[in-house]
Amino acid sequence: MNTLLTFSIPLLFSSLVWSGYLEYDQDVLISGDWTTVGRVDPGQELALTFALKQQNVDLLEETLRLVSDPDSPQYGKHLTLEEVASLVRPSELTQKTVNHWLQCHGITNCLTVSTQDFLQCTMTAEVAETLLPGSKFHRYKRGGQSLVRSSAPYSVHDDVHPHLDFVGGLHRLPPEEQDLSKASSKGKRAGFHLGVTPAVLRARYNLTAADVGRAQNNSQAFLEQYYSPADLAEFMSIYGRGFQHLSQVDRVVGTQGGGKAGIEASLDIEYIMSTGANISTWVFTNPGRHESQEPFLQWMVLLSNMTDLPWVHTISYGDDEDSLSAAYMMRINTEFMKAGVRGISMLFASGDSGAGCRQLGKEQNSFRPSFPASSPYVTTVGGTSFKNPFKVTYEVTDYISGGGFSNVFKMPDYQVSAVDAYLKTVKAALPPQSYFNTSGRAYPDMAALSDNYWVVMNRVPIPWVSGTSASTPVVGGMLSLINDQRLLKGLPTLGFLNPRLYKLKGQALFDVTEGCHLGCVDEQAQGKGFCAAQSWDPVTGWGTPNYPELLAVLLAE
Ligand SMILES: *[C@@H]1O[C@H](CO)[C@@H](O)[C@H](O)[C@H]1NC(C)=O
Ligand SMILES: *[C@@H]1O[C@H](CO)[C@@H](O)[C@H](O)[C@H]1NC(C)=O
Ligand SMILES: *[C@@H]1O[C@H](CO)[C@@H](O)[C@H](O)[C@H]1NC(C)=O
Ligand SMILES: *[C@@H]1O[C@H](CO)[C@@H](O)[C@H](O)[C@H]1NC(C)=O
Ligand SMILES: CC(=O)N[C@H]1CO[C@H](CO)[C@@H](O)[C@@H]1O
Repeated sequence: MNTLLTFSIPLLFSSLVWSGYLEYDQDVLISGDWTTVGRVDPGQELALTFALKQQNVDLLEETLRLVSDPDSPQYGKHLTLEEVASLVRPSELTQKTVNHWLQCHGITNCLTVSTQDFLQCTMTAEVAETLLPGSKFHRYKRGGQSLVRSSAPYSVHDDVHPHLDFVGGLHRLPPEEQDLSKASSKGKRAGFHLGVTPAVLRARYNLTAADVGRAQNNSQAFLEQYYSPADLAEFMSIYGRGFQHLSQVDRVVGTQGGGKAGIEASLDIEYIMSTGANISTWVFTNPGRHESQEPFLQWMVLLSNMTDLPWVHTISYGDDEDSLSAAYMMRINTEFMKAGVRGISMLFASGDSGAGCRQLGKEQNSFRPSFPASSPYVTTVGGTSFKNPFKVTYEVTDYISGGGFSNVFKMPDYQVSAVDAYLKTVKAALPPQSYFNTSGRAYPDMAALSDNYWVVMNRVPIPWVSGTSASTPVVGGMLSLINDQRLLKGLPTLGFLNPRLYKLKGQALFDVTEGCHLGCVDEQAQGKGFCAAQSWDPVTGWGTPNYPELLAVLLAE
């Protein structure tokens, strides 16, 4: 990214050349443990995703505000996919220009979506490199995984530049397998700890045996590479006593990859089906079939092509904001708006690195926000621990809980007063001002337990599993239960929750007021990010759900 910036700055003055790059600020370094195994064969087939410029994005944003604000007469008047399509569909000119450009390069093998704002085309690497000057496709490997990405930034012809947001399949990588076990850093006392199980969660959040799904057409979903049906069944046979639940996934969208289920997938499914008990559950699994596809993007594209979708989606994917192009984040944010206006709730894990830390220069650091957690149009979930790890007690901050302020998205209206109040109350105890950007979208929005879960993997119960990828499905399942009750009453689903959540001002949630999360380990910040406080805070949001009260307040029209 640095090398790219140093050479693009002079080009600022030459808009002609500058305009060729759609994602001049995208990190193109293939980092981590990926190793290159060389250039791909020119005849290698690639699948690239073209994000066409949409129309009426402002109107879409305004519509989302109206259908999500409980004080608006339009609250809950969600749009169908067809209605979303007629709003955002790219102009004739955009469609013609892009199609013409592709056809001129002999690219005819393209699929579109209902909203016509994405095109997925297959072509050879040789054609792709001519179409997108600058791109150089290599194959990379990590463990058993293999993918194709470009080692250099791509550009597009000036004629199509105004008609595209970005091209997918060149740069972004699937997230690294997270280390969800932090037992060593906390000191394992095997045999003595309580450990989080469905029974513990249901006790803490006051879910009774009667709090299970009943509605006919309710469903929930998550996105993972693969999951193990046998582990889910085993988990439910061990931990599923005392409440009606399902032990099987109803629908798998995409093709499950080979190999073993990761701990992440086991966690997601086992816990969304424990709080969102007896609710039909779908898995969107690694829909990328080509080595050149970005799985997260693939899932987003799919949502624009399916009329019939689960009402709640929980996702643990996240990347550093500073590694992604603004164009990509803006467009994905619009995709979240498209889901929100349809009445779909998107829940993202806030991340497991606290405030994060980014080295800006010698002895100069700042916090490191993560996307999509930082999107104003998703509900972001942080993490907590029990005050006393041996009992169901009140909750305190889990020090890993991701949180902070976006450097990309400005603070949405719905949270301004909550965040202002926090900044004023804790003023003296805030980290140094240069570490964060108080004009940005602040997250998380709420939280749940994220520490010491029991998970069944490869048929064996494993303790000490931790992370916000545990708390997110737990909250997701509870929102699904509330949707269920709303559907039974003939009410619309909750959809994009934040405007309504912030209006509750913490009502029906257990406020988390103790503890701080991780930040930069340097002299100024001293390892500390933000600290929890009364009402909203950028560590645990408004707090954790007290289910019966939350149900009562969210069941009102
Ligand atoms: C979207 O759905 C239509 C109709 O089912 C299908 O023809 C098309 O190929 C799909 N698009 C993508 C990108 O998969
Ligand atoms: C819910 O749980 C809390 C703490 O576990 C408890 O104090 C409260 O009485 C419970 N019931 C309701 C309806 O809030
Ligand atoms: C579970 O859900 C089904 C509908 O999907 C419903 O018929 C059944 O009564 C539910 N079970 C309980 C215990 O409510
Ligand atoms: C702070 O956030 C705003 C968006 O709210 C952004 O425009 C600005 O560039 C950010 N500043 C820094 C230093 O990143
Ligand atoms: C989202 C969802 O669960 N949709 C289901 C609604 O009911 C019809 C008919 O039973 C199913 O086909 C859908 O999958």
